[in-house]
Amino acid sequence: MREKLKQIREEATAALAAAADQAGLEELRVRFLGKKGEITGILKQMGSLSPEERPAMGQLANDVRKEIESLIADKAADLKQKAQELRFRAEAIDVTLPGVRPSTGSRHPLETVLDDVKEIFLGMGFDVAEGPEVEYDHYCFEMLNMPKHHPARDTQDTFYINENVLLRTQTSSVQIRTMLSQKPPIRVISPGRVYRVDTVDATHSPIFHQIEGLVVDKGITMSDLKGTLAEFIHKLYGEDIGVRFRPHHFPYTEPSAEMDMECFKCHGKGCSLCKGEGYIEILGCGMVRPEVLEGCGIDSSVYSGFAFGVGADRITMMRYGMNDLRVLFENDMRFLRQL
Ligand code: 2NL
Repeated sequence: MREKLKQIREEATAALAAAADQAGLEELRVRFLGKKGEITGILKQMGSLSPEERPAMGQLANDVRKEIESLIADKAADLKQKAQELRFRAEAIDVTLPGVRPSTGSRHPLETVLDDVKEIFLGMGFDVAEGPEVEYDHYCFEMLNMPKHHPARDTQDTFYINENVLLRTQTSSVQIRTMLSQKPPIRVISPGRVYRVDTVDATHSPIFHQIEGLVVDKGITMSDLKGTLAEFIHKLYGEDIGVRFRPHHFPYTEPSAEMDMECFKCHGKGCSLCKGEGYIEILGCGMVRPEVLEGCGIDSSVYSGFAFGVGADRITMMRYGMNDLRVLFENDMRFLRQL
């Protein structure tokens, strides 16, 4: 039995020295100290010893057990420290490495142009009004003298939510809402996103941006319209850019006109940018029809007004010399970063 204990001690010492992890260590604890373990096995055999031998052998078995227990405890502490060292090494951060710079966005070119336009009109005493993109047919068409089945609806037909609700085709609906909620004098611009049924190409998109303007007061005439819009172009493109007005037709204005600006590249001579015209079409405008004013509860025998609409995407393209509108919507950082 003495020999057996000695052997157990040697085996345990060797096995523990070789234990590589917590699981292996636990296996050894069960093997040597467990209920069915080797030491327990020895203690169970004590009964077969003579009373004289028993105390010394019991003492020895206990000593060996204690020794193995202490070896296991040492090994456990050792393994724990090794594991921690490994973890620390794996989690180490090299604070001297260069950081990852977060990519910051930049202002969208449309937004920059919109801000410039707003600034120009704010300087002339206009307010900025906004309204819903999902709009009543009534505000978008009906009150602008375009009843159902009016041919003017075809050219700008849109996405209907239901029979009476649609995605707005122009921000005129915001001007209508303004006239319904405020009394003249009114001076307001309404920039915003608008929708039309259109096939995407370099100059068309079913989603684009418009800036409309409206002035209603006593004694407003066509000369106020011309002066205000000429001033707008001069501020946006330079004092030396001439403008001209051509008669046009809109259902909601009379008289109506389209305004052209002198080509900023050739100054009226004709070049590739203006396709030899010398002028570039820039906006539509006109004197608000009395029916439209009356529909909003404004007495057209006392008040008159002018209105205009300009494509924000178009003036953005011109400002940055772009030949394709689509890049404005694609969010390609390579394009946006240049501006
Ligand atoms: C264009 C032309 C225009 C208006 C918009 C307007 C608004 C009200 C009453 C009368 Cl509430 N008119 N807006 C007037 C003339 C032209 O836009 O070419 N848009 C893309």
